Amino acid sequence: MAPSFSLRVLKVLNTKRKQPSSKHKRVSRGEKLRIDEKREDDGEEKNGFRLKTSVRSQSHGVQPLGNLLVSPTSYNSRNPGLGNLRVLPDELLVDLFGLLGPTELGRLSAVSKSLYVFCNHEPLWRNLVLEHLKGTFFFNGSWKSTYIAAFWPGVGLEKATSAIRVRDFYSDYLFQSWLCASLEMKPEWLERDNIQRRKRISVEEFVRDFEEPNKPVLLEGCLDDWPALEKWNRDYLIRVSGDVVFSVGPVEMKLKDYFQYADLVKEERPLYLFDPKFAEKVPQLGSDYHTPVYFQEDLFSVLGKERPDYRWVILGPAGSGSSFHVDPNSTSAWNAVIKGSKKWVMFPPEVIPPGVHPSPDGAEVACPVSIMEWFMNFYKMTKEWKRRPVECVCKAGEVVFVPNGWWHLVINLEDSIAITQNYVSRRNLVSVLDFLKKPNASELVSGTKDRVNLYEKFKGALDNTFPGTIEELTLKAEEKRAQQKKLTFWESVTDAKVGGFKFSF
Ligand SMILES: O=C(O)CCC(=O)C(=O)O
Repeated sequence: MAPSFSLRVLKVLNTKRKQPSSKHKRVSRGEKLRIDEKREDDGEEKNGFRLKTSVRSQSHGVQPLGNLLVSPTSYNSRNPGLGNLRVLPDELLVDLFGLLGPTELGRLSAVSKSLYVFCNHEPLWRNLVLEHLKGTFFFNGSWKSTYIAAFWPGVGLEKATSAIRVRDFYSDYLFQSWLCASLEMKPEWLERDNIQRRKRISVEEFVRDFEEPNKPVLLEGCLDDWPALEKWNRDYLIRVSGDVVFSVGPVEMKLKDYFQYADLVKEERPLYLFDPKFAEKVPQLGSDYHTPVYFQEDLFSVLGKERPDYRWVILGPAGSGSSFHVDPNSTSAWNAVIKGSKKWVMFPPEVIPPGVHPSPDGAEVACPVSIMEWFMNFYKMTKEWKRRPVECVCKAGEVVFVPNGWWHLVINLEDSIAITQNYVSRRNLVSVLDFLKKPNASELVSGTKDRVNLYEKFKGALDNTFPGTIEELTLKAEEKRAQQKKLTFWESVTDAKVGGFKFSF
């Protein structure tokens, strides 16, 4: 999808010196932005956008296309250096160059300034590192130099990280990943906090007010007795599991190597540690927390070892997170923050978030933009929507309840550690069973090897352990649906508030 800032004018100053912040002024109706080449002192506020502290300028001098409008020469050095390839969009060129190996990329980068910029695009080198080294890399601040250090250690870090700045190169696509990696969250993206918050409510209240009506809630004070809240910090986690390998996106990494990566990374979609077997790998971690009282019912446990993945430890730097999705197998979830904080945006099942495109069968969700780009391009429009999202910032010691079917996006505002569990209780059992028996279950069901038979296995095990429960809950669900239909009819013909009819002809 085309990034939206092509109409914006962002001026990149080509000065080598660090600029005093007073130089960075808004230059016209919030549409022009000047960005220093080096900013290692403090974040800069421009257009209401603020760059992260210690952000470096786009290393090859790439500027957004809008800047071409105010360039005195109107010359874009992108084009001549690409030859006949110039007609292809940048996105496609990056895909094509992604088919090359490191040597070809290196050679091609010597052909022209333009190819130099494309072939040094960091995501290309990230893919090479992940493909060739899997999780055994030692990140040194740039993916290209990480690759070079691993395969050509003789080259030396300084040479491997040196970057030529190319003048007059304009590309929204290449600029955007730098911009999204460099922006701070805007205060207005964080200020809406409309989730219901509850402290030490009873289980009955939780079920009646939130689980039964399938509404999110932020629960305070229910982790106070978790040892993890006191103990889990970087030193402790490295002590108990520094050499243990965890799932990190498409690879497996030692925890201590992941911390090294997370310390240095500045990218649009940071790798996220999300491991479903942490408690089996490090039993100590499993005994540092327990399931909060509200989520004790765990019907998938009747499946024993065959149950789908259900608990994850989540670790990530600021800016990492989860783009819009609905949780697996129609389960509900809770997410407890142990360190750091997370911004949540949630939409009810019947509202598809803007920028999100689920396939008709629900098997795939395309969210073509990164989390930061979603905030830049789509967040504002949700303010005018009738069905506003439920939002909050969840801090250490707090838990968000995510009801089944709700869309959610989460971004870590600081380096964060969390535990999440997905579960089936009597409140969502019927919906989980309906989901598991869909004709395309083999594509929809996740977290288990035997996707097709999960329905039969689960139903069988439930019938053995809790005979009659499925029938009872199915009947109740049917009654509830009928009740809702009736209500909808009466609501449509009466003015619910004054109790009068509102037929109009
Ligand atoms: O990044 C997070 O903490 C959110 C995780 C999440 O959305 C999930 O587990 O479904």
